[in-house]
Amino acid sequence: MATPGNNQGLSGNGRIAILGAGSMGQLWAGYLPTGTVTFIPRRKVTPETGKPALTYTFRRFEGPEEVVTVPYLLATEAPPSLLMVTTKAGDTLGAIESNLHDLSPDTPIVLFQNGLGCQQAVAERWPQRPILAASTTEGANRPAPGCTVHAGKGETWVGPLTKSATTHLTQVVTALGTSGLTVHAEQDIQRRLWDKLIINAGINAFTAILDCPNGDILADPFYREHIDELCDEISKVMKEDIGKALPSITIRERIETVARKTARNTSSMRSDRRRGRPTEIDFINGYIVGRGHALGVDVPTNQMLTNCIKQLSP
Ligand code: KPL
Repeated sequence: MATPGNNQGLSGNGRIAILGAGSMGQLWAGYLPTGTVTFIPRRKVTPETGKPALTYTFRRFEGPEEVVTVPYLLATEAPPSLLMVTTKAGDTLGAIESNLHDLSPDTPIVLFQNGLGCQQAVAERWPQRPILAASTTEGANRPAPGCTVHAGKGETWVGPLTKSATTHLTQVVTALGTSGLTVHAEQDIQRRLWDKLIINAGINAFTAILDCPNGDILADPFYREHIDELCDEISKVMKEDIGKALPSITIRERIETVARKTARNTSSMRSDRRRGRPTEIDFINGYIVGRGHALGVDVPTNQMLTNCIKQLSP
């Protein structure tokens, strides 16, 4: 972790709690200043139950390995001033529900999920709370149990989803910025989430179906057969959904630029499939299918990819 500090901009004790100790949660915990960050445990932790901290090896971007110890939030401690939610998209609503009881109604909650759909579900469920979404291009993975690597340096945009979140935006961006990672305020976060959705919709399912690293999809006949129609569908749904469209050729270029940049990476969906875990397909191509149906846009290629993943995964 970085040097001890305090998130002065946040109200209350200035502490940040992270719900979801996967790669993304461990990445942020590894960079946030010591003493300002805790993980929310799956089960209540008291001083008597033991295991009060999560310890893992963390490799900063192109940096050395270090051992990081992040305390769990004890049931007896004061609630945090900011909640970061880094759970899988499908677990998010339930995870927040189970941890909301102690949280003050004006504590900002920042959602870091892949894809779209679960952010809207959370904002609709708790419209009075300050709910924000983050879209990040930071890359993290866990090559071995107990080891987290910051594999790709990116940027993070944070923006409000509910009305009351607007007044919290600056303090949240400042607090996340104490990590040393690049964080921007973004009023049009829906557009940023769509920009990321495009990339995930064009890479993740193909890599999971073909069981290959990101870069290998580009020369594969299955990808080459379907990518233009996929981009065409994405362009049309995006236009109807947020009133802003990208031409399908631009969508394809963006997908392929990221696939080349992350050529040796295993996508999150391929990794989920390999580990026998539920994938985020419902929030990626499945989200585009749902919006397409609601908005009257034909989406057979997104539907085909969604069906393939559902047949392959639990
Ligand atoms: O975000 C990703 C993911 O794996 O979910 C990409 C951009 C495809 C990088 O692997």
